[in-house]
Amino acid sequence: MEQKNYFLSLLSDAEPDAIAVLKGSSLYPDINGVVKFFALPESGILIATEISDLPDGANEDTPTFFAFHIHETGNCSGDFSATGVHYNPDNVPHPEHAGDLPPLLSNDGYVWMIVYDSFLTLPMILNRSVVIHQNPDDFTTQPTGNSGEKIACGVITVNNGTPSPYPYDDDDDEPED
Ligand SMILES: [Cu+2]
Ligand SMILES: [Zn+2]
Repeated sequence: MEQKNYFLSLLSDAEPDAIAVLKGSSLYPDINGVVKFFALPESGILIATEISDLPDGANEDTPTFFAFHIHETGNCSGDFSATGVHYNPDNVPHPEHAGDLPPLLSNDGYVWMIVYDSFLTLPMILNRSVVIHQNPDDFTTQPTGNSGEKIACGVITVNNGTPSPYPYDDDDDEPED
């Protein structure tokens, strides 16, 4: 019985070991959210995701899927192209990349998802990036799943216990008040 509650109790008791605070691209600046990574004692990671203000899909009355990956490089500057390709240490096809994650299910822009991944470890993912794309992942097209533009990005960093919701300063082009 206890076993069945193991992950949920871990989530309620523990602080995440790593965290990625997401920011939207210039086209979708309202997207915000956080991805928390809980390293498991033996191996593997729990990935807990909460995101808001994703764009509407084709039909705004139904849920919308968005491709969701860990990308090679932890650089969310500009249009997020510096994040590179899906994290793929074993040089295998999509969607067998270590960085391939289940697509997000957006409900009127809101996502809540927890995933168990037995393959990833903390050292593998630190200083890489989490990326959300404009399209669903088709799990077929190489090497990207035809997932389209990168609409949100966050660098995976060690959780220092005081994550700021807005660590980015993108005000370079805005006048000072
Ligand atoms: Cu991606
Ligand atoms: Zn992939």
